[in-house]
Amino acid sequence: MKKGLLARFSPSQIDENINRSLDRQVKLAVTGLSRSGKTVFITSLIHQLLHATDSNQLPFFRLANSGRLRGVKAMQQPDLHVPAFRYDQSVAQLCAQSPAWPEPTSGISEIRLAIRYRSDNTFFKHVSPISTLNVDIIDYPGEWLLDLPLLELSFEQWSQQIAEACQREPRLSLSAEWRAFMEKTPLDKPVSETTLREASALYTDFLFSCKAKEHGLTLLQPGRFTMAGDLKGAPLLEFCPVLNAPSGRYSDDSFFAVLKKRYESYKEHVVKKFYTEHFASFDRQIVLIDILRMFNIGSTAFDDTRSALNMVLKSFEYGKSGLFSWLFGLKIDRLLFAATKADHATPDQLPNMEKFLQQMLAKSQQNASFEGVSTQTMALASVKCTQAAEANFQGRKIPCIKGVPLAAAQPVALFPGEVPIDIPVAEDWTQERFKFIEFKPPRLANIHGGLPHIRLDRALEFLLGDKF
Ligand SMILES: Nc1nc2c(ncn2[C@@H]2O[C@H](COP(=O)(O)OP(=O)(O)OP(=O)(O)O)[C@@H](O)[C@H]2O)c(=O)[nH]1
Ligand SMILES: [Mg+2]
Repeated sequence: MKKGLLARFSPSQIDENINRSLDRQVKLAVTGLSRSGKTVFITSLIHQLLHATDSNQLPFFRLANSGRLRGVKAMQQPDLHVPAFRYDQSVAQLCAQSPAWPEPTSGISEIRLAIRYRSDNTFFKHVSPISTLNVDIIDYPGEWLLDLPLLELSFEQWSQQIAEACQREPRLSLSAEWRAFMEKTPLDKPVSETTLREASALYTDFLFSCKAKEHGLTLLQPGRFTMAGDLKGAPLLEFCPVLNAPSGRYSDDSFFAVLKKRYESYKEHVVKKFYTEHFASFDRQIVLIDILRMFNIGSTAFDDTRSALNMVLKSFEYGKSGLFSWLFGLKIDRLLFAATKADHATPDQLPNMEKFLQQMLAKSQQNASFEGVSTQTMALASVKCTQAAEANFQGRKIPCIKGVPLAAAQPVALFPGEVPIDIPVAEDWTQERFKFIEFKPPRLANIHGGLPHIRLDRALEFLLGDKF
């Protein structure tokens, strides 16, 4: 090596390069639709790892179980332009005297963990007996993946899809104000900034009303309109689809032409940028899915969420279609689909949750495996808030769960319903069959013992186990 070459680098840069060349770095991405449990999952995972050497909460995570884990530290993240994942805030809320769930988040964030361990790999054992794996955990909204199909669609084709969806309830009623505005505004005439802003604000309001709890719709495009992240208020988000493309000529400054141009720039500067700047660098991915919430909200919302999810999963079928050839070279080689909040169901329902999820994803999962990505499905709870119990019902013992509901002060015992194995048909919703409710986080006796969970250790083993 030339004299003085090392002097040009700081020790941390040199470590970073050594770790990179020894494959001691992994990017673990966590996604899922809004409220699926991303923030809680990451917080619990970090809390488990930070306390893993003093607790025995991770029996299925071999590194912890084998005694080779030396310690875990939260470090400064490498990508300083990406907002930091606020572990400090969310863990403080979860471990408080009166524990509370962390606040909703709306964009991408990142945190780095350095995991120090005794290597049992014959090569590394001799190079360095204690190794470090840097794990960058990235939280990003699954809604952003709903934008991938836009790349294949012209503005006219996308508009037609939205206009058709708005002919059916509940979108028909919810879109009334936006549609009325679009019908009275000529598309072929020059347009002012005020009109553009008003049209896009009405369209965005429509998307937010679809998303509201009582409707529970999730197939909402463009994805950034409800999950803006750092683009909140940016002109890039000021456009909307049209109900009918103009039949005659239109000038370059007409309403239609401007909307079309903004749609194209959204695709180029927002959608493609996310895939090339972030998605392309992920090594491991977990997709969180709140299937129990899907059962609660009724058949229209269920079908909508199922379609949204399958659209989300298209991003992992890369390589299959030449259309997205620029997605080739993606690195993800392990993909975990996890049904979250398994503590909302009785423990005997865990296998059903897993079977249901497998059934729902059958097609997408096959495609992902086909492309050389190792996939797995599992049901888990990042923070277990309920205890298993039994109740007497008509002389029979039935399993139930006990926990403190979100809106109550005292614990209740309840039977929330069975998780079906098959995709339910519309009639299945008529008899109030599903009542999966939300619970308060548990009050911890020992905050250094790791948060109680269900199968988080198995998720960790699948996502990172081979790296140690
Ligand atoms: N019982 C239980 N509830 C959970 C668990 N994980 C998440 N929740 C509930 O789900 C809600 C949403 O969790 P978050 O982690 O904030 O979800 P998110 O995907 O980050 O949501 P956004 O930031 O809004 O996209 C929480 O406020 C809890 O009510 C879990 O493991 N068990
Ligand atoms: Mg969040």
